[in-house]
Amino acid sequence: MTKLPTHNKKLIEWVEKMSRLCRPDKIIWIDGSETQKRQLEEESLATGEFIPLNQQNLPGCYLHRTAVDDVARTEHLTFICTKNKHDAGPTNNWMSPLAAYRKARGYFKDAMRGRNMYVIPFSMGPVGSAFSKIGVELTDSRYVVLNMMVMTRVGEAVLRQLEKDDHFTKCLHSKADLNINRRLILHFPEDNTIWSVGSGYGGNVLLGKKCLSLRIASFLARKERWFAEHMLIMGIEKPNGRVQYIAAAFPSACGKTNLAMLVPPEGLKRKGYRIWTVGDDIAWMRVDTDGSLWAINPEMGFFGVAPGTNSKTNPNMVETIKKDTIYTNVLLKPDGTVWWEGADGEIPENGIDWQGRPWKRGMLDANGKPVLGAHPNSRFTAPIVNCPSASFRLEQHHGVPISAIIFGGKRAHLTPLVCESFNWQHGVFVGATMGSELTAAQVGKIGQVRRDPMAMIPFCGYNMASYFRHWLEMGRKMPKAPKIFSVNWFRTDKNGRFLWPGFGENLRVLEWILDRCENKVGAIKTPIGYTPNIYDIDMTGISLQEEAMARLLEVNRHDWQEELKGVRSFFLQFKKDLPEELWQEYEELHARLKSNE
Ligand code: OXD
Ligand code: MN
Repeated sequence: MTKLPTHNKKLIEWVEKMSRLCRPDKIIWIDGSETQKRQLEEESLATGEFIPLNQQNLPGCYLHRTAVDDVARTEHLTFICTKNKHDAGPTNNWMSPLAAYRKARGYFKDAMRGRNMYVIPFSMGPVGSAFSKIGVELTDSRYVVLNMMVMTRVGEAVLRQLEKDDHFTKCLHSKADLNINRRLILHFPEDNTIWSVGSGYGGNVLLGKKCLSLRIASFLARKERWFAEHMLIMGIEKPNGRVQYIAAAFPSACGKTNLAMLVPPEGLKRKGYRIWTVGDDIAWMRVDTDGSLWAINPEMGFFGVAPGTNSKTNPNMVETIKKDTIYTNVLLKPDGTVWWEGADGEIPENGIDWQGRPWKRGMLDANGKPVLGAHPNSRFTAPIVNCPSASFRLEQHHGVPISAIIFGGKRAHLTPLVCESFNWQHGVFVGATMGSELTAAQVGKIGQVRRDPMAMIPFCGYNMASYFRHWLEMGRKMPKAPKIFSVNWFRTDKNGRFLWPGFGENLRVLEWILDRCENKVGAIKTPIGYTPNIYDIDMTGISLQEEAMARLLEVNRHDWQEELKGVRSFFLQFKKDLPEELWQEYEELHARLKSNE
């Protein structure tokens, strides 16, 4: 046997045990070096896992295609495996650890024969920071290794840290036969373990991301009294050089990545704002000795949705993905570059689509529907440091101080453009009742609301009632708690057109939020919270009718009363576990809506 790169007995024994189960031909330890990365890229090109791209135009970039039925997170195959079903709560799929291990063991058995098993030691967060957590992922996929090298801190430094500290999340992944009928994404929070089998799609297999940094981390965070949240983190710098940071939760597909790296709109440029992107998906937050909340982004890269990304929606991302990027399931153009629906420039005349088939502009399928060049959930994996707005605080062990927490959703009518909660407890109620309306792009009745508290429905690793309690308790022990706001960029007029221009213009709303945090502007007290006086949102450079602005800020008591019916039935599923404080907030809102307050 070659010399092992670690003395950590627990790690060595676990790797041996898993290799006896999966039977790889070889075990390869990932050291995070450039040489090893190059070699893996070469091998991936040779096996076809990577498709070469034009290195002149896209240096260090490659294309990967997944199986046709393996293109998104499979929530129905994702389980929280706690001893007691109650601990997983009513919003998670549950399996007993015994049954889950037994079933998955059958799929893992001999699954790596003829393949290598890669051992990836990785750190979520700066190596050695009190915020950070270490994981080790075993995988038979080079694609996973190369993505993890972008998304996390990988290699030697992590192993050295593991010589000092024995705690790590055991992450086992095998593509096995990529069979959706033999696919499972299993979380064992009580064993600090993740098993994922039968998939090659990022969200199911880059185990540092949703699986560790949200599902397992949320479980650990409650025990250790911190937060693991589905939130972007961004800094907003004023001309005096002061940077204030916000953390914001939005359900998937609400423009979180675009917001995290927005470019100040023309009209606000005179104020000299500058945006600093800390993260676009996950925030780990702790109360520091100063009594306020500090946050890190545990990740090192973006795993973003390609369609719709262009120089208008997200100019910084367009720059970010010009080099060192792994593209997944996008269209390949004849010149060796890539394209997706909603990309910059002309629609190409032809290319190879995400399924590897010849594609032509305007092509229709048998039902007369356009054939997409890129899958709607096609992705890019790119290093944060490539981003022109990347924060200078990415490696800071204490993270950044959070001034405001924002909860967003997609509501055509109900929720105003922005609203400040009365206090922390009320803010937790606002987060817990967040929802988005289904659009024509989803299965279900248009306009029907899907509740997604704190955007964590698919990612909370334990009973959500306890999660709400944790939020309430954390507020009580935080002397300088951030203010909590809700935003809604998606309100429409009677013809269904968006009232708010969105994208970079969202900075106008963030400006009001930060002014409120510093008690610089007044507000109107409504039954649901404080909303802006119409002239306190700086509209320099855009023409929005006063009527539209009034509509954007409107609070309709009747609609809110209707909304409460949905909130009630959502809350009822948690039975007696739901914290009393949330029922109290419910009752108080009900009373405020009825009174003329
Ligand atoms: C993501 C998601 O991929 O939230 O970030 O679905
Ligand atoms: Mn996400």
